[in-house]
Amino acid sequence: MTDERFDGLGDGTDFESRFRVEGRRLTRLLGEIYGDHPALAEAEEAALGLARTSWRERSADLRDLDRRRLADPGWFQSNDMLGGFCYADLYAGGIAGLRERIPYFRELGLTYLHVMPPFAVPEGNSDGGYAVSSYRELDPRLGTMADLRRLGEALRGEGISLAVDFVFNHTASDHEWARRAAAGDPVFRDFYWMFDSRDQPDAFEATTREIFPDDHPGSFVQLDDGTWVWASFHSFQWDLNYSNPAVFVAMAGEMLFLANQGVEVLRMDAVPFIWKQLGTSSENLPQAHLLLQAFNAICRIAAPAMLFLSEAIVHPDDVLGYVRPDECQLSYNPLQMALTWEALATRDVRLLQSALAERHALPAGTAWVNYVRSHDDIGWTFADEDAARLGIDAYGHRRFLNDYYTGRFEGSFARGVAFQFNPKTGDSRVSGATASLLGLESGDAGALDRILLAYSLALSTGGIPLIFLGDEVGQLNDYSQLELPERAGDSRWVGRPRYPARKYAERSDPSTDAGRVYSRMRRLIALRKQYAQFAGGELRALETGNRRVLGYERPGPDGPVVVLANVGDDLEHVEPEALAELGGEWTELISRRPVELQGGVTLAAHEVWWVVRP
Ligand code: OTU
Repeated sequence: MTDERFDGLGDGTDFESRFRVEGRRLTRLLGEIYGDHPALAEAEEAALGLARTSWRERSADLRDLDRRRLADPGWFQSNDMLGGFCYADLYAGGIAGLRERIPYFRELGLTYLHVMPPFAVPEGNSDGGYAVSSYRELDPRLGTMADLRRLGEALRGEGISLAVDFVFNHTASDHEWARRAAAGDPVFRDFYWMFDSRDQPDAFEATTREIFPDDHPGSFVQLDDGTWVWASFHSFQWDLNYSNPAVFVAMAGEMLFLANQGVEVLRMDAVPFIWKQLGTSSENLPQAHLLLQAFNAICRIAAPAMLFLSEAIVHPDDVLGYVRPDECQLSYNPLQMALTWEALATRDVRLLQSALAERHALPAGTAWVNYVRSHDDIGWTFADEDAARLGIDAYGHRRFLNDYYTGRFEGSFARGVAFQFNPKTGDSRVSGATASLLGLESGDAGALDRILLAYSLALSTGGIPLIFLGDEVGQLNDYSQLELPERAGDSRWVGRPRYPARKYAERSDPSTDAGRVYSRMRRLIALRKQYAQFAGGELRALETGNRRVLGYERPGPDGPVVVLANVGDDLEHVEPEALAELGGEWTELISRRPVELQGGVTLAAHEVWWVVRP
């Protein structure tokens, strides 16, 4: 039993068996990715070495968490789960301030907190923290790495898991690696995609997308010395070159460092982009999956409690590709997000209903993170072919949705702002806070009901519901965010408001909008936590026969929760045929009323029913 490779690694057998099994998997994956690359063997050894040292350094507290998670691998499927996310500075003045908000997080019922990237960033525009200058230091304005560790510990003590980003597709252009590359160091030039002429950039750009066309056209930017460097997002975010195995090893080191700070969920930023290949879109390539699996294998050895959350805002088939127990256990659900907005604008649930019927199921051991909106724009990433089946022209429909949510469409309740309009493709997206997008800013009478309807879907379709903190008190767009010159050109900031102190102060006052939103949200959250049917992700779509009424069931041992939601502005009926199998007495949980379903039902405008057997 004495194998000196494991000296000081503790938990002998557990670590040993993980190391053997996952180490083999890691070696196989790296072999598949890097083939006969001359540096492959060195990279394998380095990666396994990192896993070993990282485990040796892992605190007793985190090893204890590892044991608990390994004993209960489905922990994140609980109906108790509730996520929130915020910017440390905007929400609490920094990381230490977030600790002081823990009593409120408890009040709300959070079990998961995603802190937007708090790392060291360049001066001026840092893409909201997504240009990382160092993964091991925080932005001094927000605090220190020790503060982040303390926050993680304090949250863990209250049953709240800390989530942070792993911005691993790119670094900031002032990251040490990037600075060395720019200075001509060949080792670090190979960390990025750098070319002396336009030949390669031209060839790649023939098939790649423009992500932030307002910043620069194409996928490359030119440096002062003439070099072209790959920058999918802003010119100061340089894409890492994962075809170089040394980059994988270096980033695995940064990842394990974060794991040992107490991060429980790692939000894997921009996963589609991590592998590039000439002649392709350089998005969602098979090697991107293998790389994620390889990162995951290292975590299973050295930080088994940590989960990956995939951030892929792409075609739903491609989104699904990242969701596997051995790749990303969690994934944002951008389809449900986008179609929630789509249904509220069109007053037609058919696309959303078909998504729930056909695109909701996930592999065992994985879950959606369901959100109403992120810190980014809303992108209309539904499948054109799904729309076509319903006779909807996707291009025209997206134009309609952009017009609707930027308030250009006659009679729209929305106050959103256009983002990254691309005249070449006609593509555009929408920025804004939930309440402003749903009519609270324009004074629309249906606003509060719509906000609750949107969040009721995120809270009830399965997986982890995620709240943009402040939405639960009806925060509005914050146009003053655009006053900073480095934010002026990025409309997403409108939807990233400062802590809405007045609204939070009003949250217990039922005569205010904040109080109304908050009390109703709290009720939905309490019900979710009370009824085990909301656990896991199993869902049966229920065709209501009325295109304004969404229907689904969340099965459970004591019978289902039946959900009905009316996206229309008037009373809507569901005819008896649709509910024929649902005989007997039921209770509607939100209004606490006894109801019958079998004879057909009538829902008020924007009304949501969560119905169970009494
Ligand atoms: C992510 O978003 C982050 O959420 C953004 O805040 C960052 O700016 C960006 O990465 C760069 O780090 O295009 O409009 O399919 O769509 O990663 C937002 C994934 C984005 C991309 C997504 C990206």
